Amino acid sequence: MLAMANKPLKSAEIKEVLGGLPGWKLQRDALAKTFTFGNFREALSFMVRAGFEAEAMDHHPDWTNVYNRVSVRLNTHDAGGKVTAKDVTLARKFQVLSWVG
Ligand code: H2B
Repeated sequence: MLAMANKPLKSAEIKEVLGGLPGWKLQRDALAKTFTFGNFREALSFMVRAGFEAEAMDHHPDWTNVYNRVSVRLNTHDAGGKVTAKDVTLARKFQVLSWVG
């Protein structure tokens, strides 16, 4: 992994990035969003697709699922639990995969 990828982003950088990530917030040192799907099956299929993207990056979300909702928190353990460029990349991938905005 490039050293840069594990460098915590500055809060101004995070704010700028959030402008292009609808529904995402900076919450307790993580990029966070709750996706609300039509039902459990949809939520689960999103988790499978998103989970494979995450696994391919070796970068894993903290997330929970309750019925049709998937709540995601992204930060980088290797950067002391701060938000890095890897989290931004994964959030963008999740946006591309999501069909509920
Ligand atoms: N996921 C997240 N979210 N942050 C990390 O720093 C991280 C990870 N590191 N998944 C990876 C795995 C690391 O533990 C392995 C050894 O590459």
